[in-house]
Amino acid sequence: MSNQQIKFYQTGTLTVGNRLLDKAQRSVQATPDRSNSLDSGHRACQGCGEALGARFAIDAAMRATGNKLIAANATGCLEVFTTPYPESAWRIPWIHSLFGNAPAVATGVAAALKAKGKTDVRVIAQGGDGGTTDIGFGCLSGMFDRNDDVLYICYDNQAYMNTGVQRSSATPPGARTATTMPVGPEPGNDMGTGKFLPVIAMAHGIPYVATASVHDLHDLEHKVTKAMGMRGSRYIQILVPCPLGWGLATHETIKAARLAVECGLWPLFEAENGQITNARKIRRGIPVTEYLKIQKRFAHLMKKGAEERVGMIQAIADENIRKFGLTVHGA
Ligand SMILES: Cc1ncc(C[n+]2csc(CCOP(=O)(O)OP(=O)(O)O)c2C)c(N)n1
Ligand code: SF4
Repeated sequence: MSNQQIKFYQTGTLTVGNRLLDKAQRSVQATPDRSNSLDSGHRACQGCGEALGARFAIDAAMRATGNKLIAANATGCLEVFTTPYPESAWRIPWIHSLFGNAPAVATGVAAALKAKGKTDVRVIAQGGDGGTTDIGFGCLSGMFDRNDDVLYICYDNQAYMNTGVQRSSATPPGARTATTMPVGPEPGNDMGTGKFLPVIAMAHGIPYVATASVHDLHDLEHKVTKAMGMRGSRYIQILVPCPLGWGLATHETIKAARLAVECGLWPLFEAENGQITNARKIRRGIPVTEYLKIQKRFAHLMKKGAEERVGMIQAIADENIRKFGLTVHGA
């Protein structure tokens, strides 16, 4: 093939739309077996965990429903990088809600399908952690309370990435964001311990809650498939590292997600009707510093004098390991 002139769309990234390339050069492999619901041509940054997580989650949901799926999408990176007007990378019926009302929009779609007797068509709502744990939280809690027949997927990259990496309530303590700078006696995010919405979802007693991570896509697919086999409100929160916001090398997305699980900061578990039914044991335990040190958002914690702050983060990991029973027996 002759050389093509490539146009770069996003300042500061090497992103290029796959659709500009000859088919033979495209990085996303299309197979007849997958729906490719989130298709080539979107504009996520290189190494984006959210794009990877969404692609596998929605493809799994499509398989589980015989391709009868509608998705509502909160404003955020996933919405912005997939639907630059007038284009769309989605190959499913997809509706953009406001930043804060994806659960309500999905609930409305599910109610309309029920009224029309189309109960074989299933509904998913999806959004980032800001849209989910902050502005959309009231709508989401209402959806859980009514047990509406929707699977909500939160792609958790631990900040408001789309608007320039501002802190969300899911941002972990100590992390640098554009609004929690690494200065002063308590550098980085000094607020709270990072809201962990899966346990709040569990408190609603909904049929299914799970956490997942993009380092284990089979586990992610399994949990989405299981959720789509159930009715009522279901919630899955996926850890999706963001190279841009985390200050991570673009080839270390999967590694970061794996280290988060191995150090105990991201427990992988499932819960049904408010009770934990399954928690993934940690096979190779590591200190939190192994996870923190590969991310520039924690660089200030790797300096002398920050030991107390690091100890605080280690205590959160240790507490997760105790609370969710993540220790391998005999380890
Ligand atoms: C009511 C309202 N407030 C603010 C915005 C601006 N806004 C759009 S996306 C976004 C951040 C999205 O963050 P998050 O939900 O964490 O998703 P991410 O981009 O990180 O995937 C903000 C603040 C908006 N669209 N609507
Ligand atoms: S800013 Fe982060 S979440 Fe958004 S497209 Fe880039 S890597 Fe993905």
